[in-house]
Amino acid sequence: MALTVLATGDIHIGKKSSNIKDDAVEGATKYTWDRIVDYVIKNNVDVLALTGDIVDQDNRYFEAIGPLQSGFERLKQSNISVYMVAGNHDFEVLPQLVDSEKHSNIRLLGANGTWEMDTFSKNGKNIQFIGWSFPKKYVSEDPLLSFKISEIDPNLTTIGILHGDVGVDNSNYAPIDINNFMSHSVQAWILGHIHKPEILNKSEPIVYYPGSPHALSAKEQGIHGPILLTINSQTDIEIKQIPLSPVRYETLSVDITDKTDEASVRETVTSKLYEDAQSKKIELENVLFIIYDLILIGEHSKIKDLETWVNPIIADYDQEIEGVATQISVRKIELDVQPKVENMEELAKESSPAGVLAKTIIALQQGKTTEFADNLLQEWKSICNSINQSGTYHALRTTERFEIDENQDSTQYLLKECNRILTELIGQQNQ
Ligand SMILES: [Mn+2]
Repeated sequence: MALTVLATGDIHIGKKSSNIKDDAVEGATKYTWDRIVDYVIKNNVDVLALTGDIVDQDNRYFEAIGPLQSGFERLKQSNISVYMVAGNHDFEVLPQLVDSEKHSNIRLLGANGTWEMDTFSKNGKNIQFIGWSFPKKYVSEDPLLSFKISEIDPNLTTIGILHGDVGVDNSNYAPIDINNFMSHSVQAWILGHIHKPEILNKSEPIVYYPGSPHALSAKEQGIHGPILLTINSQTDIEIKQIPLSPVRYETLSVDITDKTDEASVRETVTSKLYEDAQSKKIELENVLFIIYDLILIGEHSKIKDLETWVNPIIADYDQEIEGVATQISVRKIELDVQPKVENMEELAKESSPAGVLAKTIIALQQGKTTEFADNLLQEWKSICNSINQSGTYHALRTTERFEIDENQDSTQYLLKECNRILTELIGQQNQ
């Protein structure tokens, strides 16, 4: 039988998902830690590999010790081994929480920024686990440059576990050059730090960010969960994502063209939300909360009314999908609606405010610009400059600057605002 490894990182025990009810215990990441332990035991997985940032911070020691220790204890009872490395969030607290005398099945690899290997053996099969742990909060050198393990047996499967920032040269969180993975006899590198699941290299070696197993905010959209590695042989490793996150974030665009009254807008929005969630039903078995960012698109003549009609959805809407225990809710609504104008070209010829806006909308859509838009951009830039030079923000200046991206974001933003204001203007004229 092939050996199996469940791998995950960035659980951040001590944190909770945003935008769900305060009293929902399933929103806390320790809930997902328990789910991970349950999954491993129930499915007879051989090894649990943890890639760092398991605990959110040093100050979460008391919150993390209970769930972690009881999870380790249950894994020990089921004869399951755990290999882990520490990340930038738990470099200090994780070693304290791993009591290797109490739990002989738990192994923290590479304490204090060294490389370390341990061989896992079962039923005559072996996996060499290698790892490096954060020694301090900030690390600005690539840990792979100090890679040194002389005793690796090239005939055995080797799995590397590591926390760091691949492809970000100037990162303070262990910048890693992807090419440095290639030069060692390691078949799979399983990484932590980035919360979005991502395959960086499919094979020889596999390089994989499993992502956070519990989606924490709307920045972490789509399916989240650990990955299961089935090691058939050194050159045949299968990987499958296990969707264990109880929370899922999504974005949905709904076209409200021709929905002119409150009732039809409400009906369209709720039925589209339900339809979208329903279409993902097969993936929602373990999801208790699906939380949407809603974008209204299309043409409409009453943008102000539209806002009033849909805004209560954020506080009040809470619908269960039939057949699964998933609740649908909305976190945020964005209006990306175009004004309903009979003839934009005609309107653009007018020198009225509506005419100037129409002219600018047409130009921006064609990748061009107008004097009006140029002036706005100019003003925007000079405000950004004075913010960057202001003493108030001095402390931030070393890490971040307020920049505007002249090509993409700013144009899209201007276009959206022109549409919004024009719709409002026309709405007023029609009243
Ligand atoms: Mn991290």
